[in-house]
Amino acid sequence: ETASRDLDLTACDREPIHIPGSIQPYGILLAMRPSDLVLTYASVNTAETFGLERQVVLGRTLREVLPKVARLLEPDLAQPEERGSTRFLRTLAIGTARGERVFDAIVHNGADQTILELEETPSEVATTLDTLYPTLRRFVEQLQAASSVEELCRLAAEDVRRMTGFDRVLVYEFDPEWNGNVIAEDRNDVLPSYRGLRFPASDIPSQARELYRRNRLRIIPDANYTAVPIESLSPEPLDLSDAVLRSVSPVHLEYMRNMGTMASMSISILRNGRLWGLISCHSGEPRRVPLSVRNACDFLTQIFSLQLEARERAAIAENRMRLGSVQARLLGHMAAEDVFINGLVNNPFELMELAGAQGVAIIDAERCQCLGHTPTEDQVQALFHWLSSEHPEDMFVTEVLSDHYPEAASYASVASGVLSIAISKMHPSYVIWFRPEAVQTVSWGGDPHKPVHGEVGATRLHPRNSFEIWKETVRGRSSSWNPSEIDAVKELRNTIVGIVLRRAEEMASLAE
Ligand code: BLA
Repeated sequence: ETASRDLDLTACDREPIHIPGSIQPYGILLAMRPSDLVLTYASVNTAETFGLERQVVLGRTLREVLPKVARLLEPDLAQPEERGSTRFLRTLAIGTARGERVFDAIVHNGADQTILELEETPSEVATTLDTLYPTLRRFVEQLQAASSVEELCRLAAEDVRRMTGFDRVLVYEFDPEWNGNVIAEDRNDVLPSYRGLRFPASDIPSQARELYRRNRLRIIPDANYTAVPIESLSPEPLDLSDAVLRSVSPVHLEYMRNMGTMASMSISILRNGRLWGLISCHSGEPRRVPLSVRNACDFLTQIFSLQLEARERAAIAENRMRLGSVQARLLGHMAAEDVFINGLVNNPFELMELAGAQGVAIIDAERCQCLGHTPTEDQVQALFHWLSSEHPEDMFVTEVLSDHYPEAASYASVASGVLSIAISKMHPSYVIWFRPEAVQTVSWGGDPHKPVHGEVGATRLHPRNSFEIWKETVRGRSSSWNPSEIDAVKELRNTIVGIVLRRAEEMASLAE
Protein backbone atom coordinates (compact mmCIF):
# COMPACT_ATOMS: atom_id res chain seq x y z
CA GLU A 1 0.00 0.00 0.00
CA THR A 2 2.86 2.34 0.87
CA ALA A 3 4.54 1.63 -2.45
CA SER A 4 1.47 2.55 -4.45
CA ARG A 5 0.99 5.68 -2.37
CA ASP A 6 4.57 6.80 -3.06
CA LEU A 7 4.05 6.12 -6.74
CA ASP A 8 0.92 8.26 -6.67
CA LEU A 9 2.71 11.08 -4.91
CA THR A 10 5.52 11.22 -7.45
CA ALA A 11 2.74 11.49 -10.05
CA CYS A 12 1.64 14.63 -8.16
CA ASP A 13 5.11 16.11 -8.48
CA ARG A 14 5.16 15.41 -12.20
CA GLU A 15 1.92 17.11 -13.20
CA PRO A 16 3.02 19.90 -15.59
CA ILE A 17 0.98 22.64 -13.96
CA HIS A 18 2.69 25.43 -15.95
CA ILE A 19 1.25 24.19 -19.27
CA PRO A 20 -2.38 23.31 -18.58
CA GLY A 21 -3.50 24.47 -22.05
CA SER A 22 -6.38 26.41 -20.55
CA ILE A 23 -7.28 29.32 -18.30
CA GLN A 24 -9.80 30.09 -15.59
CA PRO A 25 -12.89 31.79 -17.07
CA TYR A 26 -12.70 35.21 -15.37
CA GLY A 27 -10.78 36.81 -18.24
CA ILE A 28 -9.24 36.23 -21.64
CA LEU A 29 -5.65 35.48 -22.61
CA LEU A 30 -3.81 36.33 -25.82
CA ALA A 31 -0.20 35.61 -26.74
CA MET A 32 1.57 37.37 -29.59
CA ARG A 33 4.87 37.57 -31.41
CA PRO A 34 6.73 40.52 -29.92
CA SER A 35 8.04 41.66 -33.33
CA ASP A 36 4.70 42.28 -35.07
CA LEU A 37 2.04 41.55 -32.43
CA VAL A 38 0.52 38.75 -34.52
CA LEU A 39 -1.71 36.64 -32.24
CA THR A 40 -0.34 33.11 -31.85
CA TYR A 41 -2.44 31.84 -28.95
CA ALA A 42 -5.88 32.89 -27.75
CA SER A 43 -8.29 31.60 -25.14
CA VAL A 44 -11.43 30.46 -26.93
CA ASN A 45 -13.65 32.90 -25.00
CA THR A 46 -11.95 35.87 -26.73
CA ALA A 47 -14.27 35.91 -29.74
CA GLU A 48 -17.36 35.51 -27.62
CA THR A 49 -16.34 38.21 -25.13
CA PHE A 50 -15.73 40.80 -27.83
CA GLY A 51 -18.47 39.71 -30.23
CA LEU A 52 -16.07 38.53 -32.95
CA GLU A 53 -16.08 35.58 -35.35
CA ARG A 54 -14.00 32.79 -33.80
CA GLN A 55 -11.83 32.41 -36.95
CA VAL A 56 -10.70 36.04 -37.08
CA VAL A 57 -8.48 35.93 -34.01
CA LEU A 58 -5.38 33.76 -34.54
CA GLY A 59 -2.86 34.84 -37.19
CA ARG A 60 -3.98 38.48 -37.19
CA THR A 61 -2.42 41.41 -35.44
CA LEU A 62 -3.71 42.76 -32.15
CA ARG A 63 -4.59 45.96 -34.03
CA GLU A 64 -6.83 44.07 -36.46
CA VAL A 65 -8.61 42.11 -33.76
CA LEU A 66 -8.93 44.57 -30.87
CA PRO A 67 -8.13 48.02 -32.28
CA LYS A 68 -8.90 49.97 -29.12
CA VAL A 69 -6.80 47.70 -26.91
CA ALA A 70 -3.96 47.92 -29.44
CA ARG A 71 -4.12 51.73 -29.55
CA LEU A 72 -3.95 51.98 -25.76
CA LEU A 73 -1.29 49.35 -25.18
CA GLU A 74 0.99 49.39 -28.24
CA PRO A 75 3.41 52.03 -26.92
CA ASP A 76 4.13 49.77 -23.92
CA LEU A 77 4.04 46.52 -25.87
CA ALA A 78 6.86 47.77 -28.08
CA GLN A 79 9.29 47.89 -25.17
CA PRO A 80 11.11 44.68 -24.39
CA GLU A 81 11.65 43.64 -20.77
CA GLU A 82 13.13 40.60 -19.11
CA ARG A 83 11.21 37.37 -19.18
CA GLY A 84 8.63 36.72 -16.51
CA SER A 85 8.39 40.15 -14.96
CA THR A 86 5.07 41.88 -15.35
CA ARG A 87 5.60 44.71 -17.80
CA PHE A 88 2.60 46.73 -16.91
CA LEU A 89 -0.91 46.82 -15.61
CA ARG A 90 -3.56 49.18 -16.87
CA THR A 91 -7.28 49.62 -16.46
CA LEU A 92 -9.16 49.92 -19.76
CA ALA A 93 -12.79 50.44 -20.76
CA ILE A 94 -13.46 48.28 -23.81
CA GLY A 95 -16.56 47.63 -25.91
CA THR A 96 -17.69 44.01 -25.60
CA ALA A 97 -20.58 41.88 -26.80
CA ARG A 98 -22.39 43.11 -23.69
CA GLY A 99 -21.59 46.80 -23.97
CA GLU A 100 -18.67 48.72 -22.56
CA ARG A 101 -16.81 46.90 -19.77
CA VAL A 102 -13.82 47.67 -17.56
CA PHE A 103 -10.81 45.39 -17.70
CA ASP A 104 -7.45 45.19 -15.99
CA ALA A 105 -4.79 44.53 -18.62
CA ILE A 106 -1.76 42.57 -17.43
CA VAL A 107 1.20 42.06 -19.75
CA HIS A 108 4.29 39.94 -19.28
CA ASN A 109 6.91 38.24 -21.43
CA GLY A 110 6.72 34.50 -21.96
CA ALA A 111 9.61 32.49 -23.43
CA ASP A 112 9.18 34.02 -26.89
CA GLN A 113 5.70 35.45 -26.65
CA THR A 114 4.22 38.58 -25.21
CA ILE A 115 1.25 37.52 -23.10
CA LEU A 116 -1.72 39.81 -22.57
CA GLU A 117 -4.44 38.98 -20.08
CA LEU A 118 -7.63 40.99 -19.78
CA GLU A 119 -9.43 40.43 -16.52
CA GLU A 120 -12.85 41.96 -16.12
CA THR A 121 -12.84 44.07 -12.92
CA PRO A 122 -15.49 43.01 -10.46
CA SER A 123 -17.34 46.32 -10.20
CA GLU A 124 -19.07 45.61 -6.89
CA VAL A 125 -15.89 46.37 -4.88
CA ALA A 126 -14.50 49.90 -4.69
CA THR A 127 -10.76 49.63 -4.63
CA THR A 128 -8.38 52.31 -5.55
CA LEU A 129 -5.01 52.76 -3.95
CA ASP A 130 -6.64 55.54 -1.90
CA THR A 131 -8.98 53.09 -0.21
CA LEU A 132 -6.20 50.55 0.40
CA TYR A 133 -3.53 52.97 1.54
CA PRO A 134 -4.81 53.46 5.14
CA THR A 135 -4.66 49.71 5.76
CA LEU A 136 -1.14 49.46 4.37
CA ARG A 137 0.00 52.44 6.40
CA ARG A 138 -1.49 51.11 9.61
CA PHE A 139 0.08 47.72 8.94
CA VAL A 140 3.55 49.25 8.67
CA GLU A 141 3.02 51.22 11.88
CA GLN A 142 1.85 48.17 13.81
CA LEU A 143 4.68 46.01 12.49
CA GLN A 144 7.20 48.10 14.37
CA ALA A 145 5.30 47.60 17.61
CA ALA A 146 4.70 43.84 17.26
CA SER A 147 6.56 42.02 20.01
CA SER A 148 6.81 38.58 18.42
CA VAL A 149 6.82 36.79 15.10
CA GLU A 150 3.42 35.33 16.01
CA GLU A 151 1.94 38.74 16.52
CA LEU A 152 3.44 39.88 13.23
CA CYS A 153 1.76 36.95 11.48
CA ARG A 154 -1.57 37.64 13.13
CA LEU A 155 -1.45 41.27 11.99
CA ALA A 156 -0.74 40.19 8.42
CA ALA A 157 -3.66 37.73 8.49
CA GLU A 158 -6.04 40.37 9.85
CA ASP A 159 -5.13 42.99 7.29
CA VAL A 160 -5.24 40.64 4.32
CA ARG A 161 -8.70 39.56 5.49
CA ARG A 162 -9.81 43.16 5.93
CA MET A 163 -8.70 44.06 2.40
CA THR A 164 -10.07 40.96 0.64
CA GLY A 165 -13.14 39.93 2.64
CA PHE A 166 -12.24 36.22 2.70
CA ASP A 167 -13.82 34.09 5.46
CA ARG A 168 -10.50 32.73 6.72
CA VAL A 169 -6.89 33.84 6.29
CA LEU A 170 -4.03 31.61 7.48
CA VAL A 171 -0.31 32.14 7.80
CA TYR A 172 1.22 28.84 6.86
CA GLU A 173 4.92 28.16 7.59
CA PHE A 174 6.87 25.34 5.94
CA ASP A 175 9.05 23.08 8.09
CA PRO A 176 12.31 21.53 6.80
CA GLU A 177 10.35 18.56 5.36
CA TRP A 178 7.91 20.97 3.62
CA ASN A 179 4.99 20.13 5.89
CA GLY A 180 3.06 23.29 6.68
CA ASN A 181 2.13 24.62 10.13
CA VAL A 182 -0.68 27.10 10.55
CA ILE A 183 0.91 29.66 12.88
CA ALA A 184 -1.67 32.45 12.69
CA GLU A 185 -5.25 32.84 11.58
CA ASP A 186 -7.99 35.44 11.25
CA ARG A 187 -11.54 34.27 10.47
CA ASN A 188 -15.29 34.62 10.85
CA ASP A 189 -17.52 31.64 11.65
CA VAL A 190 -18.11 30.35 8.12
CA LEU A 191 -15.13 27.97 7.93
CA PRO A 192 -13.51 25.95 10.73
CA SER A 193 -10.34 27.05 12.48
CA TYR A 194 -7.10 25.46 11.29
CA ARG A 195 -4.86 27.28 13.76
CA GLY A 196 -2.11 25.08 15.17
CA LEU A 197 -2.65 22.30 12.62
CA ARG A 198 0.01 20.74 10.45
CA PHE A 199 -0.56 19.75 6.80
CA PRO A 200 1.60 17.19 4.96
CA ALA A 201 4.14 18.25 2.32
CA SER A 202 2.20 16.32 -0.33
CA ASP A 203 -0.68 18.86 -0.19
CA ILE A 204 1.49 21.26 -2.19
CA PRO A 205 3.78 19.26 -4.50
CA SER A 206 7.32 20.40 -5.28
CA GLN A 207 6.72 21.88 -8.75
CA ALA A 208 3.87 23.98 -7.32
CA ARG A 209 6.17 25.27 -4.56
CA GLU A 210 8.80 26.11 -7.13
CA LEU A 211 6.23 27.96 -9.24
CA TYR A 212 4.98 29.86 -6.20
CA ARG A 213 8.50 31.02 -5.41
CA ARG A 214 8.65 32.57 -8.83
CA ASN A 215 5.05 33.86 -9.15
CA ARG A 216 3.97 35.15 -5.78
CA LEU A 217 0.19 35.36 -5.90
CA ARG A 218 -2.58 33.12 -7.24
CA ILE A 219 -6.32 33.16 -7.00
CA ILE A 220 -9.02 30.61 -7.71
CA PRO A 221 -12.30 32.58 -7.53
CA ASP A 222 -14.48 29.50 -8.07
CA ALA A 223 -13.33 25.91 -7.48
CA ASN A 224 -16.21 24.69 -9.66
CA TYR A 225 -15.18 26.61 -12.76
CA THR A 226 -15.15 25.25 -16.29
CA ALA A 227 -11.71 25.77 -17.83
CA VAL A 228 -11.43 27.73 -21.09
CA PRO A 229 -9.10 26.08 -23.62
CA ILE A 230 -6.34 28.02 -25.37
CA GLU A 231 -6.21 27.66 -29.19
CA SER A 232 -2.99 28.16 -31.08
CA LEU A 233 -1.14 28.20 -34.38
CA SER A 234 1.71 26.28 -32.80
CA PRO A 235 1.92 22.70 -31.55
CA GLU A 236 3.94 23.91 -28.54
CA PRO A 237 1.94 24.39 -25.36
CA LEU A 238 2.06 27.94 -24.00
CA ASP A 239 4.01 28.33 -20.75
CA LEU A 240 1.63 29.97 -18.26
CA SER A 241 4.02 30.07 -15.28
CA ASP A 242 3.64 33.83 -14.93
CA ALA A 243 0.06 34.12 -16.12
CA VAL A 244 -2.62 35.31 -13.73
CA LEU A 245 -5.43 33.28 -15.29
CA ARG A 246 -3.56 29.94 -15.47
CA SER A 247 -5.97 27.05 -15.00
CA VAL A 248 -5.08 25.06 -11.89
CA SER A 249 -4.60 21.38 -11.23
CA PRO A 250 -7.87 19.37 -11.15
CA VAL A 251 -6.49 17.45 -8.14
CA HIS A 252 -6.20 20.69 -6.24
CA LEU A 253 -9.70 21.82 -7.25
CA GLU A 254 -11.04 18.57 -5.86
CA TYR A 255 -9.03 19.13 -2.67
CA MET A 256 -10.62 22.56 -2.29
CA ARG A 257 -14.12 21.17 -2.76
CA ASN A 258 -13.37 18.40 -0.23
CA MET A 259 -12.32 21.09 2.23
CA GLY A 260 -15.45 23.14 1.63
CA THR A 261 -13.54 26.09 0.25
CA MET A 262 -15.04 27.37 -3.00
CA ALA A 263 -12.55 30.21 -3.42
CA SER A 264 -8.90 30.49 -2.48
CA MET A 265 -6.03 32.90 -2.86
CA SER A 266 -2.49 32.40 -1.67
CA ILE A 267 0.51 34.70 -1.48
CA SER A 268 4.07 33.45 -1.18
CA ILE A 269 6.20 34.55 1.76
CA LEU A 270 9.82 34.48 0.59
CA ARG A 271 12.87 34.75 2.78
CA ASN A 272 16.29 35.05 1.23
CA GLY A 273 14.80 33.84 -2.05
CA ARG A 274 13.40 30.71 -0.42
CA LEU A 275 9.72 29.88 0.04
CA TRP A 276 9.21 30.33 3.79
CA GLY A 277 5.42 30.04 3.85
CA LEU A 278 2.13 31.21 2.40
CA ILE A 279 -0.64 33.53 3.38
CA SER A 280 -3.57 31.35 2.43
CA CYS A 281 -7.12 32.74 2.09
CA HIS A 282 -10.40 30.87 1.75
CA SER A 283 -14.08 31.42 1.48
CA GLY A 284 -17.01 29.05 1.57
CA GLU A 285 -18.57 30.75 -1.47
CA PRO A 286 -16.94 31.76 -4.76
CA ARG A 287 -15.20 35.12 -4.44
CA ARG A 288 -13.51 37.54 -6.84
CA VAL A 289 -10.81 39.90 -5.60
CA PRO A 290 -9.82 42.74 -7.94
CA LEU A 291 -6.26 42.97 -9.18
CA SER A 292 -5.62 46.22 -7.31
CA VAL A 293 -6.46 44.53 -4.00
CA ARG A 294 -4.34 41.49 -4.89
CA ASN A 295 -1.42 43.77 -5.65
CA ALA A 296 -1.87 45.55 -2.30
CA CYS A 297 -1.85 42.13 -0.58
CA ASP A 298 1.33 41.18 -2.44
CA PHE A 299 2.93 44.45 -1.38
CA LEU A 300 1.86 43.98 2.25
CA THR A 301 3.31 40.45 2.17
CA GLN A 302 6.63 41.74 0.89
CA ILE A 303 6.85 44.25 3.72
CA PHE A 304 5.91 41.47 6.11
CA SER A 305 8.65 39.17 4.70
CA LEU A 306 11.28 41.88 5.09
CA GLN A 307 10.25 42.42 8.69
CA LEU A 308 10.41 38.66 9.40
CA GLU A 309 13.88 38.55 7.91
CA ALA A 310 15.04 41.53 9.95
CA ARG A 311 13.75 39.99 13.16
CA GLU A 312 15.37 36.68 12.46
CA ARG A 313 18.68 38.39 11.79
CA ALA A 314 18.42 40.35 15.05
CA ALA A 315 17.64 37.19 17.02
CA ILE A 316 20.64 35.39 15.52
CA ALA A 317 22.94 38.31 16.33
CA GLU A 318 21.70 38.42 19.92
CA ASN A 319 22.21 34.69 20.34
CA ARG A 320 25.72 34.84 18.93
CA MET A 321 26.64 37.62 21.29
CA ARG A 322 25.36 35.69 24.30
CA LEU A 323 27.14 32.48 23.29
CA GLY A 324 30.28 34.46 22.46
CA SER A 325 30.50 35.65 26.05
CA VAL A 326 29.90 32.13 27.42
CA GLN A 327 32.70 30.95 25.20
CA ALA A 328 35.04 33.71 26.38
CA ARG A 329 34.40 32.70 30.00
CA LEU A 330 35.13 29.04 29.22
CA LEU A 331 38.40 30.04 27.55
CA GLY A 332 39.35 32.00 30.66
CA HIS A 333 38.66 28.95 32.84
CA MET A 334 40.74 26.71 30.59
CA ALA A 335 43.64 29.17 30.55
CA ALA A 336 43.67 29.26 34.38
CA GLU A 337 44.07 25.46 34.75
CA ASP A 338 47.23 23.42 34.44
CA VAL A 339 45.24 20.63 32.87
CA PHE A 340 43.17 22.81 30.58
CA ILE A 341 40.30 20.33 30.23
CA ASN A 342 39.57 20.89 33.92
CA GLY A 343 38.46 24.38 32.92
CA LEU A 344 35.51 22.64 31.26
CA VAL A 345 34.98 19.92 33.87
CA ASN A 346 34.83 22.45 36.71
CA ASN A 347 32.34 24.72 34.93
CA PRO A 348 29.61 22.35 33.74
CA PHE A 349 26.82 24.95 33.65
CA GLU A 350 28.64 27.23 31.27
CA LEU A 351 29.69 24.26 29.17
CA MET A 352 26.04 23.12 28.92
CA GLU A 353 24.80 26.64 28.22
CA LEU A 354 27.10 26.90 25.22
CA ALA A 355 25.00 24.26 23.44
CA GLY A 356 21.71 24.74 25.27
CA ALA A 357 22.09 21.17 26.62
CA GLN A 358 20.97 19.52 29.88
CA GLY A 359 23.96 17.24 30.19
CA VAL A 360 27.51 16.87 28.89
CA ALA A 361 30.24 14.22 28.99
CA ILE A 362 33.98 14.68 28.50
CA ILE A 363 35.49 11.36 27.57
CA ASP A 364 38.55 9.59 26.22
CA ALA A 365 39.90 6.05 26.62
CA GLU A 366 41.10 6.78 30.17
CA ARG A 367 38.58 9.15 31.69
CA CYS A 368 34.86 9.72 31.57
CA GLN A 369 33.29 12.75 33.26
CA CYS A 370 29.50 12.98 33.17
CA LEU A 371 27.96 16.31 34.16
CA GLY A 372 24.24 17.19 34.44
CA HIS A 373 21.60 14.90 32.90
CA THR A 374 23.39 12.20 30.93
CA PRO A 375 22.94 8.48 30.31
CA THR A 376 24.80 6.21 32.79
CA GLU A 377 28.58 6.06 32.61
CA ASP A 378 28.45 2.59 31.00
CA GLN A 379 26.04 3.88 28.36
CA VAL A 380 28.25 6.90 27.71
CA GLN A 381 31.28 4.59 27.39
CA ALA A 382 29.44 2.46 24.85
CA LEU A 383 28.35 5.56 22.94
CA PHE A 384 31.97 6.75 22.96
CA HIS A 385 33.12 3.49 21.35
CA TRP A 386 30.39 3.73 18.75
CA LEU A 387 31.30 7.36 17.99
CA SER A 388 35.02 6.57 17.68
CA SER A 389 34.38 3.83 15.17
CA GLU A 390 31.39 5.23 13.26
CA HIS A 391 31.80 9.01 13.57
CA PRO A 392 35.45 9.97 13.80
CA GLU A 393 34.64 13.28 12.07
CA ASP A 394 35.06 16.61 13.90
CA MET A 395 31.41 16.94 14.77
CA PHE A 396 28.33 14.74 14.97
CA VAL A 397 24.86 16.14 15.51
CA THR A 398 21.39 14.60 15.71
CA GLU A 399 18.00 15.20 17.29
CA VAL A 400 17.13 11.50 17.07
CA LEU A 401 20.11 9.48 18.30
CA SER A 402 18.22 6.17 18.13
CA ASP A 403 17.87 6.56 14.33
CA HIS A 404 21.66 6.19 14.10
CA TYR A 405 22.37 4.12 17.19
CA PRO A 406 19.40 1.90 18.19
CA GLU A 407 20.82 1.16 21.68
CA ALA A 408 20.04 4.79 22.56
CA ALA A 409 16.28 4.13 22.43
CA SER A 410 16.41 2.90 26.05
CA TYR A 411 17.63 6.28 27.32
CA ALA A 412 15.79 8.56 24.88
CA SER A 413 14.24 10.45 27.79
CA VAL A 414 17.65 11.90 28.77
CA ALA A 415 19.50 11.80 25.48
CA SER A 416 17.48 11.92 22.27
CA GLY A 417 19.62 14.77 21.03
CA VAL A 418 23.39 14.51 20.80
CA LEU A 419 25.94 17.07 19.70
CA SER A 420 29.54 15.91 19.93
CA ILE A 421 32.98 17.20 18.98
CA ALA A 422 36.23 15.28 18.58
CA ILE A 423 38.81 17.32 20.48
CA SER A 424 42.05 15.58 19.70
CA LYS A 425 43.62 14.53 16.46
CA MET A 426 45.88 12.06 18.23
CA HIS A 427 43.51 9.77 20.11
CA PRO A 428 39.71 9.45 20.35
CA SER A 429 38.44 12.01 22.78
CA TYR A 430 35.11 13.81 22.77
CA VAL A 431 32.90 16.38 24.38
CA ILE A 432 29.30 15.12 24.05
CA TRP A 433 26.28 17.28 24.85
CA PHE A 434 22.87 15.68 25.53
CA ARG A 435 19.32 16.91 25.14
CA PRO A 436 16.26 15.07 26.45
CA GLU A 437 13.31 13.87 24.41
CA ALA A 438 10.78 16.63 23.79
CA VAL A 439 7.54 14.69 23.54
CA GLN A 440 5.40 16.55 21.07
CA THR A 441 1.79 16.13 20.12
CA VAL A 442 1.22 17.16 16.53
CA SER A 443 -2.31 17.83 15.30
CA TRP A 444 -2.51 17.14 11.59
CA GLY A 445 -5.31 18.46 9.38
CA GLY A 446 -6.22 14.92 8.31
CA ASP A 447 -4.26 11.67 8.44
CA PRO A 448 -0.86 12.41 6.85
CA HIS A 449 -0.50 8.73 5.90
CA LYS A 450 -3.49 8.99 3.58
CA PRO A 451 -2.92 12.04 1.39
CA VAL A 452 -4.57 10.35 -1.59
CA HIS A 453 -7.25 7.77 -2.15
CA GLY A 454 -8.60 5.83 -5.10
CA GLU A 455 -8.15 2.45 -6.69
CA VAL A 456 -4.62 1.24 -7.30
CA GLY A 457 -3.88 1.83 -10.96
CA ALA A 458 -6.81 4.22 -11.37
CA THR A 459 -6.26 6.79 -14.11
CA ARG A 460 -6.99 9.72 -11.87
CA LEU A 461 -5.71 10.45 -8.40
CA HIS A 462 -7.95 11.84 -5.68
CA PRO A 463 -6.77 13.99 -2.78
CA ARG A 464 -7.91 13.04 0.71
CA ASN A 465 -11.47 13.89 1.61
CA SER A 466 -11.15 14.07 5.36
CA PHE A 467 -9.52 16.94 7.21
CA GLU A 468 -10.54 15.66 10.65
CA ILE A 469 -7.85 16.36 13.22
CA TRP A 470 -5.44 13.44 13.45
CA LYS A 471 -3.16 13.46 16.48
CA GLU A 472 0.33 12.08 16.43
CA THR A 473 2.71 11.84 19.37
CA VAL A 474 6.31 12.31 18.33
CA ARG A 475 8.77 10.47 20.62
CA GLY A 476 12.51 9.96 20.73
CA ARG A 477 13.25 13.41 19.33
CA SER A 478 14.85 16.37 21.10
CA SER A 479 14.34 20.03 20.27
CA SER A 480 16.58 21.14 17.37
CA TRP A 481 20.14 22.32 17.85
CA ASN A 482 20.17 25.79 16.35
CA PRO A 483 22.90 27.13 14.04
CA SER A 484 24.31 29.54 16.67
CA GLU A 485 24.74 26.67 19.14
CA ILE A 486 26.36 24.49 16.51
CA ASP A 487 28.73 27.31 15.55
CA ALA A 488 29.62 28.04 19.19
CA VAL A 489 30.51 24.39 19.78
CA LYS A 490 32.52 24.29 16.56
CA GLU A 491 34.54 27.29 17.71
CA LEU A 492 35.15 25.70 21.09
CA ARG A 493 36.50 22.68 19.29
CA ASN A 494 38.88 24.76 17.18
CA THR A 495 40.17 26.46 20.30
CA ILE A 496 40.73 23.19 22.14
CA VAL A 497 42.44 21.57 19.18
CA GLY A 498 44.66 24.69 18.97
CA ILE A 499 45.59 24.44 22.66
CA VAL A 500 46.32 20.73 22.38
CA LEU A 501 48.57 21.31 19.40
CA ARG A 502 50.44 24.17 21.08
CA ARG A 503 51.00 22.11 24.23
CA ALA A 504 52.23 19.19 22.14
CA GLU A 505 54.73 21.49 20.41
CA GLU A 506 55.86 22.93 23.74
CA MET A 507 56.41 19.43 25.08
CA ALA A 508 58.33 18.50 21.96
CA SER A 509 60.63 21.53 22.24
CA LEU A 510 61.21 20.90 25.98
CA ALA A 511 62.31 17.38 25.12
CA GLU A 512 64.94 18.62 22.65
C1 BLA B 1 -1.80 23.64 -4.67
N1 BLA B 1 -2.32 23.11 -2.31
C2 BLA B 1 -2.10 23.99 -3.33
C3 BLA B 1 -2.19 25.32 -2.84
C4 BLA B 1 -2.48 25.24 -1.50
C5 BLA B 1 -2.58 23.87 -1.18
C6 BLA B 1 -2.64 26.43 -0.55
C7 BLA B 1 -1.96 26.59 -3.62
C8 BLA B 1 -3.15 27.00 -4.41
C9 BLA B 1 -4.15 27.79 -3.60
O1 BLA B 1 -3.85 28.92 -3.24
O2 BLA B 1 -5.25 27.26 -3.35
C10 BLA B 1 -2.84 23.29 0.09
N2 BLA B 1 -4.73 24.51 0.94
C11 BLA B 1 -3.65 23.75 1.09
C12 BLA B 1 -3.48 23.47 2.46
C13 BLA B 1 -4.47 24.07 3.12
C14 BLA B 1 -5.26 24.71 2.16
C15 BLA B 1 -2.43 22.63 3.06
O3 BLA B 1 -6.30 25.33 2.39
C16 BLA B 1 -4.67 23.99 4.55
C17 BLA B 1 -5.18 24.93 5.27
N3 BLA B 1 -2.79 18.20 -3.45
C18 BLA B 1 -3.00 17.08 -2.71
C19 BLA B 1 -2.41 15.96 -3.41
C20 BLA B 1 -1.88 16.47 -4.58
C21 BLA B 1 -2.11 17.88 -4.59
C22 BLA B 1 -2.41 14.55 -2.91
O4 BLA B 1 -3.55 17.01 -1.63
C23 BLA B 1 -1.15 15.72 -5.64
C24 BLA B 1 -1.71 15.00 -6.57
C25 BLA B 1 -1.71 18.74 -5.64
N4 BLA B 1 -1.91 21.09 -4.73
C26 BLA B 1 -1.67 20.17 -5.69
C27 BLA B 1 -1.25 20.84 -6.89
C28 BLA B 1 -1.30 22.20 -6.63
C29 BLA B 1 -1.69 22.36 -5.27
C30 BLA B 1 -0.86 20.17 -8.19
C31 BLA B 1 -0.96 23.32 -7.60
C32 BLA B 1 -2.22 23.97 -8.10
C33 BLA B 1 -1.86 24.94 -9.19
O5 BLA B 1 -1.34 26.03 -8.87
O6 BLA B 1 -2.08 24.58 -10.35
